[in-house]
Amino acid sequence: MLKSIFQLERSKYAPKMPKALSGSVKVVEGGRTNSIADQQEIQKFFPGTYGMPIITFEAGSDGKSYPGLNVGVILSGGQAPGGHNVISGIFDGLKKLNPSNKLYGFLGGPGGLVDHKYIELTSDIIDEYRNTGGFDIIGSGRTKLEETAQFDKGVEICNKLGIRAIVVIGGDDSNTNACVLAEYYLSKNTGIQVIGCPKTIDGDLKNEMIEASFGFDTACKTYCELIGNIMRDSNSAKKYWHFIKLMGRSASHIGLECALQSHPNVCLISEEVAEKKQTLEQIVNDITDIVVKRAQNNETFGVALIPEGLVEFIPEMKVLISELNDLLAEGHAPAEKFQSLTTNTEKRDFVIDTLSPQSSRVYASLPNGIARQLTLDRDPHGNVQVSRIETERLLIEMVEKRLAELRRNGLKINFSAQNHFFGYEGRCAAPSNFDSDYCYSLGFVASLLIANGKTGYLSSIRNTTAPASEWIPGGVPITMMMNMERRHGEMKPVIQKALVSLDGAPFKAFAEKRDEWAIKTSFVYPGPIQYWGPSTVCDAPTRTLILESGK
Ligand code: FBP
Repeated sequence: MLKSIFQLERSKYAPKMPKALSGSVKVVEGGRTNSIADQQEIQKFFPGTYGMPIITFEAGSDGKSYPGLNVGVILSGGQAPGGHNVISGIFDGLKKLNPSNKLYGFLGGPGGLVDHKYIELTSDIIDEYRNTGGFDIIGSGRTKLEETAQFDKGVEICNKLGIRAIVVIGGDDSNTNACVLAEYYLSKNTGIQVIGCPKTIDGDLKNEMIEASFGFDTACKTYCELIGNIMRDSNSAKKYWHFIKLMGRSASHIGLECALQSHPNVCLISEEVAEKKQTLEQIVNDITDIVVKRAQNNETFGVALIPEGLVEFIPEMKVLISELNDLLAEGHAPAEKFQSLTTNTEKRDFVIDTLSPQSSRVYASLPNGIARQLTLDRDPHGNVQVSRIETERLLIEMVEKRLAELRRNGLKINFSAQNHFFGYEGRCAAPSNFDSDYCYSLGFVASLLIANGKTGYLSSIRNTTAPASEWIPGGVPITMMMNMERRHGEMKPVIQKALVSLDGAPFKAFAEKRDEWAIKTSFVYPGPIQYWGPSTVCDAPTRTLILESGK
């Protein structure tokens, strides 16, 4: 594989590790645990893995020797910087325990386990991928492991390869499924353990025991660099407003972190929009007010950050989307009538006439392009693909419309906007020091959990705002993070998704400053991720993590 000079130098980086993991390790077990809610129901679903203790690994020796074992690893879902280091951490951890241990990688995500597609990960392969971004070492996928037939196919291949444990590197849904798999394998006495590692750039797999999902740090830092560059351009040219949509699916953690680092003029937080039941019109009017006030100060430029999932959090849009899903459901008479219409105007008029009065008003207020998009892009389940909706363009067009009204009333104002979407730019970036270190330790800990016979645990590293040497390694029972939620019409036990909390320190810090940032240009330019240089720059955790830890 041809490598850049950067890659060659970066491959030499030795991830910093918790002191507790540097030599022999002993296992310390806490008391019995409970799920965060719905204890009785969750216990019923997980009789074997419910209530297990929190594990901490401390320096010391328990005098155990570890017989050889084989492990399989799976990358699940969207890419996140650091995945390769989780795998190298598992590999090194296993080899340290017993050099005869083997690591297999299932190819293309969870589907690889079911379809028996795998490779053995040797040191030659692992060395090629240390400290690199991407998931290309074995590939990822979004196949869900939910059916017992899939689990049984997994047993077949594990038995064939002598695999005693599977590590699932994934987000909240993948780790929920990992726990179901762990419970199933335990109940069937397969002897196969399942361990999870918390991954997702979205930052929404976190709780008291899991301080961060890996990849959030690097992805945010990558977006922050780009946002800072755009801010500087905007402040230099003084002629454009930049509307930037940021990935993150439902949660607005990425937008919030980027706002805390760069101080934009506008940053919408979907969770707040839902909580305050804001309408699209209110959001547009608020942004327009800021545009006008800044223009009155001769600042005809600015930067607005828009979370990817916004439209689903605007209550009236949510209702509209659900009505459109019903209206256009395949095989239904209205959908057939809609498809038979030939012009966009006819289609738009038909939708306006058929929706409820409230949704009809909202739909009629949308620019043509977006209105059409809402009736076009549907996923295989017949739902609008909200992440494909160009919310940043929608807001630009609606602000322009509002300004045109104000101009008719005598306001003189220039407004010229550019739109951007940052997502894929950050998902495979070379992991920051934080993610390189954090991921390597998560993987190393996964190997220790396996060697100590644990199943149904998520690898955990705590105290992450302290230097890496002081991090606390351990394992958390996955059932502890669960509650019951309605999924596809049924109540299911799932890991609770962490959306932005309006009572949390990061949101409060943002809310305290945002009015000032709106009007007065207060841009901060975070610059690119630094891999060599002062620790204050290279090892800094996210603002979110610092504020959440109370520092
Ligand atoms: P995961 O939750 O699987 O880590 O995915 C995160 C994410 O990047 C979201 O932010 C985004 O909405 C989605 O994946 C995009 O998915 P895809 O890669 O299928 O386009």
